[in-house]
Amino acid sequence: MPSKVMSDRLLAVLSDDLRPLAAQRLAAAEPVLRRLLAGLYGERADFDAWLGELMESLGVLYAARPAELRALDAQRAAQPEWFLSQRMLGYCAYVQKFGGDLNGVAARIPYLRELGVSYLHLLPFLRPRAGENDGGFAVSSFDEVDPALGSNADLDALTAQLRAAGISLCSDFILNHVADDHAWARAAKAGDADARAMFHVFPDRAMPDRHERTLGQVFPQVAPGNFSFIEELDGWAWTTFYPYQWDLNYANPAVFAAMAAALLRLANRGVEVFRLDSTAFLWKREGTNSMNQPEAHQLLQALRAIVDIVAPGVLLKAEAIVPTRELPAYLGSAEAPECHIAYHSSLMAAGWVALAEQGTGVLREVIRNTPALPAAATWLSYVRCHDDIGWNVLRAEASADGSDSAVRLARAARFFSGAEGSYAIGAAFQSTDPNAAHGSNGMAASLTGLQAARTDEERALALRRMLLLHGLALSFGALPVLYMGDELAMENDYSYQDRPQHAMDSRWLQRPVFDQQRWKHRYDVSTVPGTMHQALAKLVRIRGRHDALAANASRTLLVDAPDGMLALARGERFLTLMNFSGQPQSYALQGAWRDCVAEQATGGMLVLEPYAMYWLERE
Ligand code: OTU
Repeated sequence: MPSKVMSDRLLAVLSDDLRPLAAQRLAAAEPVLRRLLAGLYGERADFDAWLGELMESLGVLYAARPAELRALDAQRAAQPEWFLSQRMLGYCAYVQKFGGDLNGVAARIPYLRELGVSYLHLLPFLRPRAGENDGGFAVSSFDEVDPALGSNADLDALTAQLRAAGISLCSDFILNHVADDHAWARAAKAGDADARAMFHVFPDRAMPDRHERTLGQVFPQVAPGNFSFIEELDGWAWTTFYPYQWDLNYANPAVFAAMAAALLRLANRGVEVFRLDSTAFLWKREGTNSMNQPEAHQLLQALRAIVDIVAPGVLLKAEAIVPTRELPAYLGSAEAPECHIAYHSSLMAAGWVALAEQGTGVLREVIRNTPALPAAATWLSYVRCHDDIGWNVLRAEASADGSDSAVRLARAARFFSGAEGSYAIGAAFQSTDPNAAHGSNGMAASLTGLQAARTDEERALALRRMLLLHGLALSFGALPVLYMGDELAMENDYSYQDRPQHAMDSRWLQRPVFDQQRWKHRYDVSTVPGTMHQALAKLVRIRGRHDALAANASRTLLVDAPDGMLALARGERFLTLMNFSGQPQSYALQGAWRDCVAEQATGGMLVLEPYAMYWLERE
């Protein structure tokens, strides 16, 4: 289809006043979009007709975008690096656990503002599958808020209130799979051939068995295998995660068009950031692990081009829990931008390994393997999230010094499940073999020793470990996202063990209800929650004042620090020193510095107490 015809299909739907800007954006993004879609679907006889319809549907969504959001688009298009600021701070929570429902979340906006939060990731809040639904990650309607959490009107109201408070709402967009009671799945079960074609369904085990030879497993214990026999389909559906989460078939262009439209409808409700769940799994290829396939990137780039045309103020965030070397591709390049943000799960996991090993070898290797980024893109840094700390992403870094990575990572996993001599209280995830690490669960406070601490000294050390990991996330040069409860040092929640449907999934350990008591003590530094909250809030404030800590400011790993330490220079004028070991460490400072936390001058030979951290600016 010629470029002009393609653009005209979109423009035809728009009123005269909207057309010039749309034409301008099309001129920039349409050639990329056409190339990508032709590469993915161009062989099909009906490709032109499909593309025409897609463009028209984008026009309809463009026309429907509220004026207020269009204004935001314009503002952000003029400042495409807005989210790289050192004043951006994320917070992640479950709606129900944090506020009860969407209105309850709105009531907590002042609390978020007080902490300096400008980005709120609410875990899945759309209508989930009836019954067990993987914490909302099995979606049955992308167009309806979970009735238990509120209404679509509540969502509109929340996005408006957040916007007014300067907080961008981030929503999960679970694009790899839908619930087995989503309309498409129900239609497929009823025998609708078009609906069946939205999924990967196989009549017998022949293909599943061939694929299984090279596929990995995300939940080897609770959901072994990647295919589930579905009686109503009389066949095997591809189910990477739980059997009730059916993977979508992106080789079918109807899937892509429908999902792109679903995303834009949510964007038009005021969702500003989409956490694209499980992006690594979007394209399947026999003989591979069906992760990180080139087509998965082409799909994401096409989605990005669509967003750049219809809602350019919107950000895409890749959740790809993959080895460090696979990560940069999710941010794309200058010619073909992909996501704006990508989780840096290697950095997160390596911080925990550094604590377990009291050494920074793996962490340094991760930092060395982390390349410079294209413009207007960044990593997401974090300490904990609702999922396990996945160890396997660190295979390469854990063997870089000749170590056996499996043994090494299994040691870390054992440490955080509370092995002999460990201060941590957590749980190993999805592995019974003590020599094969999969993941570890637990709230940060429990994993850093606060839950086990019996003396003031132990508590002080644990708090330092909490701050150390948060300090790394805040000073690395990324968009840091706090995990609900960590700012108040909340501990493991064991109530999941009493819920039969959750008992086998220890990720629920780190999904507690927001603790109102701790919240009340947030200013009281004679309490643990108050000490944590105040110290963290102070780091956030200091960060906000230093351009050197912006996501796109330069970062240098200093090699003269001892192994127990990590020394990161941010530009010429800012330095973070972190002691990941239980032993004091010394570091010789050149020149005159100011300790930003203690608010005093410092210099010469600095001794870092166990787990201590310094944020220094050049005098
Ligand atoms: C994502 O996670 C979500 O964050 C999980 O909460 C969901 O269960 C899952 O998708 C299915 O929707 O592999 O890259 O090891 O790290 O499941 C995607 C556990 C994922 C998670 C893993 C993950």
